[in-house]
Amino acid sequence: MPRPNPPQTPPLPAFPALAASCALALSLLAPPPAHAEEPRQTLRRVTDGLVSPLLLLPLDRHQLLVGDQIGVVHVLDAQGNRRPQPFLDLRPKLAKLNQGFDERGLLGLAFHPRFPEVRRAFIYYSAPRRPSCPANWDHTSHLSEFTVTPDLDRIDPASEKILLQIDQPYFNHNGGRIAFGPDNLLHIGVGDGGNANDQGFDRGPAGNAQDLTSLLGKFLRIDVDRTSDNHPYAIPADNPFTGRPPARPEIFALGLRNPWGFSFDRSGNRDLFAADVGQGRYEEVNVIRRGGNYGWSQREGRHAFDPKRANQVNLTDAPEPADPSGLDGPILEYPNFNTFPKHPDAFGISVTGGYVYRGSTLPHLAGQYVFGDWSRQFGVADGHLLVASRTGDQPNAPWKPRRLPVASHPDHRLGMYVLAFGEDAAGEIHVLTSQRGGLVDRTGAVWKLVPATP
Ligand SMILES: [Ca+2]
Repeated sequence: MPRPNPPQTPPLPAFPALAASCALALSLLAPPPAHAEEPRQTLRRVTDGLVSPLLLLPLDRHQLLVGDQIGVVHVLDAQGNRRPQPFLDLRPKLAKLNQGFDERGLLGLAFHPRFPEVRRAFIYYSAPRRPSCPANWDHTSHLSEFTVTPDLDRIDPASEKILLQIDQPYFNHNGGRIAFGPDNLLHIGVGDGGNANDQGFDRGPAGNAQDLTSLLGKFLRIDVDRTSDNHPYAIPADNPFTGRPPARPEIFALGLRNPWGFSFDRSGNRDLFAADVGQGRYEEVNVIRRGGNYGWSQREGRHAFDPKRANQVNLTDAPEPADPSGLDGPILEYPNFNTFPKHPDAFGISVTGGYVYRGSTLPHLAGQYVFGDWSRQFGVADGHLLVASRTGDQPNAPWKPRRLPVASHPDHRLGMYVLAFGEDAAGEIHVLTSQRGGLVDRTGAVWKLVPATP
């Protein structure tokens, strides 16, 4: 599954068994959080038997699509029954995936804003290296368009039209979520190319995320309803680097490490909320604005980033001062559990982006950002659900994250990796999980966040 820090290609930051068990012991001894709330919601299982579900979106008012990282998109009916024939089987087009941990695969799916009248589906996935990709790089990301059949029954794999290819030096930090914004333009979250510290393989000293000639470590925005001389898409006239070569005009915002899960608020200001997975010290969520620079790898969260102490354990848990740079700070951050194991707000090691809740069955969550953390340790299924609310009325007031209690899983321990979130047609939130850290077994499940019945 996708995202974490641990598998950096230079030596895996050894997770000595001793350190892991100490951290586990600490976590078991820790008192329940002082701000514990009575669970007013619970997780209801919708389906299971998947490998690594990463995508969930409505096909129509009653049916859901669930995308599995291994390359298959399934249709679920209103009862959660999976249709025998998949909506799409993309497996022959994917790069060969690792059975253990992998961040590649089927990563993004979005329908045209006028679907189903316009039967165009857009997909982001990890393909084998294209011929022009350096031979020592890992793979090539494809943003492709496909046609949905007239009965809306499936996507024809033979209908593929490649819109954009991005060569990837490493297997990790691919981002890959895609979504149309309220401007009807396609937004693409792209990771920094992988490895650690945004360094390695042909990167300049500032890394990819700060390099305007690279699409890596960016949010991109393109217009798929028009074409241009050079591309099967057009560049929106108000993209921040339009007409400013050598900057790539697709860039919408920069300074991202691995945007893992982003969504547009379906109400309010229609803001783009994007989780950005930190390396070793701080996990963060950003509201992405046109032309914004979200700091990586100069900053991690609100703090100066120093590669020399990137994964250093903080033995005192002393708060680190925020760095008053001119870069765009996150709306929230929390410390990484590996590095700050005693910190009460160290919810995990890898943030998973979610949604501002705009459904109707959980009115107490209205306007709050529901998200999660993948796990508290690499190799242990210990993910958490989180929720954040704005701390004031000012537009730039920070948001405060806390654990989201669910009656189905007391003590906040899900015993699962929190892979991703999805929203149905009514705005109700679904949680996508697995119990294995890799692409083995069929422990992947989809859960719906529903009211707890007393
Ligand atoms: Ca940042």
